[in-house]
Amino acid sequence: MTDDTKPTEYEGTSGGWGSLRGIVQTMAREMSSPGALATLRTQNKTGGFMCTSCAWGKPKHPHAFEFCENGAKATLWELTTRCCTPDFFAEHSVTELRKWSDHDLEQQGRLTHPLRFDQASDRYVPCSWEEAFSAIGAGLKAIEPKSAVFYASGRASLETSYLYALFSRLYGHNNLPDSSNMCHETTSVTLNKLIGSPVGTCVLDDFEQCDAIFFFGQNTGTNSPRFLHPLQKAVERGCKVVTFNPIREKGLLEFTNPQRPGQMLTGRNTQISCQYLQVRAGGDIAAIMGLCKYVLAADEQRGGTVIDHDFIAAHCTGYDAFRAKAEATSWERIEQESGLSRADIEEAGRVYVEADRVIGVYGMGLTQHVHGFENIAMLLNLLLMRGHIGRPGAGICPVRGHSNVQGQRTVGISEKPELVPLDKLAEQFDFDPPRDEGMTTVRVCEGVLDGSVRAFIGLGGNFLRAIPDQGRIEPAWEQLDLTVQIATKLNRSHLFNGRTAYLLPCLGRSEEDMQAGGPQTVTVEDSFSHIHGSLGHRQPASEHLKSELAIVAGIAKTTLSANPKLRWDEWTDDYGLVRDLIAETYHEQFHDMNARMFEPGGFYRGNDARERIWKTESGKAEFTAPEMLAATDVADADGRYRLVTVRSNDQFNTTIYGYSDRMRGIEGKRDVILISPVDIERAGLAAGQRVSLVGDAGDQHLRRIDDLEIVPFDLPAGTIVGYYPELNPLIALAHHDRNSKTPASKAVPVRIEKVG
Ligand SMILES: Nc1nc2c(c(=O)[nH]1)N[C@H]1C(S)=C(S)[C@@H](COP(=O)(O)OP(=O)(O)OC[C@H]3O[C@@H](n4cnc5c(=O)[nH]c(N)nc54)[C@H](O)[C@@H]3O)O[C@H]1N2
Ligand SMILES: Nc1nc2c(c(=O)[nH]1)N[C@H]1C(S)=C(S)[C@@H](COP(=O)(O)OP(=O)(O)OC[C@H]3O[C@@H](n4cnc5c(=O)[nH]c(N)nc54)[C@H](O)[C@@H]3O)O[C@H]1N2
Ligand SMILES: [Mo]
Repeated sequence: MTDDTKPTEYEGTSGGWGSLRGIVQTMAREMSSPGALATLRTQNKTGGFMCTSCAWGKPKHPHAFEFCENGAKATLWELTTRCCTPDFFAEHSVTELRKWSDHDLEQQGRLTHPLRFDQASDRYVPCSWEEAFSAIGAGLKAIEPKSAVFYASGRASLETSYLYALFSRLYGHNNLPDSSNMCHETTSVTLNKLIGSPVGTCVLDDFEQCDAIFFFGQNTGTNSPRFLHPLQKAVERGCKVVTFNPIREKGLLEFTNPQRPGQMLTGRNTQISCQYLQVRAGGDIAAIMGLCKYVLAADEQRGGTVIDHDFIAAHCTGYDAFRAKAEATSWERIEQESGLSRADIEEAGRVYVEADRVIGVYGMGLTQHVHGFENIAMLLNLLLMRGHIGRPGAGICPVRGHSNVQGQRTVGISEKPELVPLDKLAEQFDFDPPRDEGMTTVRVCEGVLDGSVRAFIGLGGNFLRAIPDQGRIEPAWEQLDLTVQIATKLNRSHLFNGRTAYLLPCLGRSEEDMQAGGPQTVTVEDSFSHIHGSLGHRQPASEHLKSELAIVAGIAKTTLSANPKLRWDEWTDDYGLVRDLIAETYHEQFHDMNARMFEPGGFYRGNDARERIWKTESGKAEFTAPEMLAATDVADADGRYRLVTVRSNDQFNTTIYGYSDRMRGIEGKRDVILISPVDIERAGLAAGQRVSLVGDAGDQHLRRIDDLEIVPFDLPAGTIVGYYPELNPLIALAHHDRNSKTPASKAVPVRIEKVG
């Protein structure tokens, strides 16, 4: 290998001094306000506020600093002293701002005033809250409710989310897509269908008891770094970690614990994965099929003692068809589709068979595929074979993204009316809720294109930047009648406006939320179905901010006709009253919510599948036999690559903090294509060369991004990697999971074009 094609990599470990340096650099970059460090100390602790970064569980006995580099970045990002005031908007037209990068837009700091978009001057101008609420109410009253969409990015609290969903149904629609529709909706649909639980079955304690953890497509070191602590402890007591991921992600290879002075000073680290299998993008169905074949063979050899036949007989359906499928699938095809050797898969199979208690962990590497359903269903097959659902120390563990994304679904933000207790709501609020299916994210995009969507409210997030096929949808967006964005910082979604448009600035979670009834607490649900109270203490970034709950209530009041059951003002004064409503609607899970919300470690709302109660159509846990071995429908062809879009270590979704992907060894740039040296050579490319990526979806639309740099990287042949959201315009809207409609941001078919 010449120096030129030597793969890029990071010499350090995950955690360690690099992560501390990351925090210090962030404090300087965000011009953090005084006292920001004191605020970090209360993060994820009882009586403090819950981190706005990932949804990883908050332990009963937190560390002195129960936050990670990226959690600190998220908080410091919110606590910046920079402000994006009306003066900024007087200076810059909205059209001009479209040329700015995601990083530069958010770097302007916190939004400080409610703003109205003025078409004539192409600028945002300040307005009063009263004006905004009454114009939005009038706008919503002027259209057919079913043509409006209420989007939510998974951060807003349970209280706000409950009221937002209630408002949408009182107004007349179930169009409540959530960021989850681009994320773990595949989980919600698959797990719900097959084991009767839309969420994972594990709790944090399971990681203290498991013997093996199988990881599929989840980048722990960057996206849920607090998970590295229980992981390190598990490995140290002998638990085996086996990872399937096309990228050798640092956090799953080794970890230096910044909370342990010994490790920091000696530079010793903990080896995390005992085996690391670089599966091709979209190759997991095949890889897991291989594991299952190994288990079947081992069971045969050991007289039926490997598979939990009693559990299967008592609790499962579909086993025979699944088994027949596994037996009929050849190793040759498994090797070809997974890109892994039979010997490697069998070695991983041995770890699985020898472990008493196994947890299957996964993230976007399984959910964001055209056959994401089958990916997760295969992982379930594997776990069910040895009865790993419904036992302590075992289970399926989807690692959720946004800090309250799971909770938003729990309290009613769902486009699927069958998942919401509508009869109960009807009784509580004396109305007739809409019963028809609402829109998913993909359906919203189609509706914007065909003109059937007329209004959009965004409760946080950056919808237009997070979705696929932006090149087609951005222009259509401006045909909407009404767009409303509730946000903390300026982003690209705020630059495409309907005929009437408002940008409403809100409090962040670390800030004090003072209402007539005193400072207010909010609650969130973590990945393990535990609910935590969160109390912000910081002084708000501007005196003009309102809380998300107050904004939702303000819009609801001007939109809906009076109903004595709707006490928007009282609910705004005292969020405890909203928690009483949640406890009434979801009694079993949320009873005594006000009393329980500050329990250390959070209160658990329970999970039926964990108790082996299967709320599925068959009343059993369901094995499935997939019809395909690749998670994509696009055949392999010469010059066609499977593009995986991922996050760097210096971003939170579309929020780009900076240009350092430290743990992958990439610095100062995001306009890159990571590609294996073998592919570079085969395609006649060179490291550092600038090329274009072209979508290869096979439809009539041109999708193209120019001027990307070729970076040699240790990857399986045919799999290439680039950054989300810059590469989103390459993803066709039709490229989504067939069952859940989650956009397939992984294994996107593309071609590389040389310039000139
Ligand atoms: N710091 C930080 N934390 C975050 C976020 C953030 O942006 N920044 N985002 C939050 C959100 S909303 C979410 S959903 C989560 C996302 O967290 P992750 O689920 O980790 O999502 P990605 O960054 O998309 O990384 C996906 C991983 O899957 C691997 N992968 C890709 N394709 C395949 C495949 O076909 N098979 C397998 N086995 N692996 C594959 C990639 O190499 C990568 O390691 O993180 C949350 N936490
Ligand atoms: N290609 C590709 N596309 C993807 C993905 C991928 O892996 N690849 N991942 C998908 C996933 S998993 C997700 S979850 C989505 C994310 O989609 P979204 O959740 O819509 O996007 P975010 O980038 O998290 O939103 C960032 C914005 O949220 C606002 N914000 C931050 N904090 C607050 C707050 O406290 N309140 C309010 N009201 N606003 C706030 C800020 O204005 C900020 O600009 O993207 C999806 N898109
Ligand atoms: Mo997500």
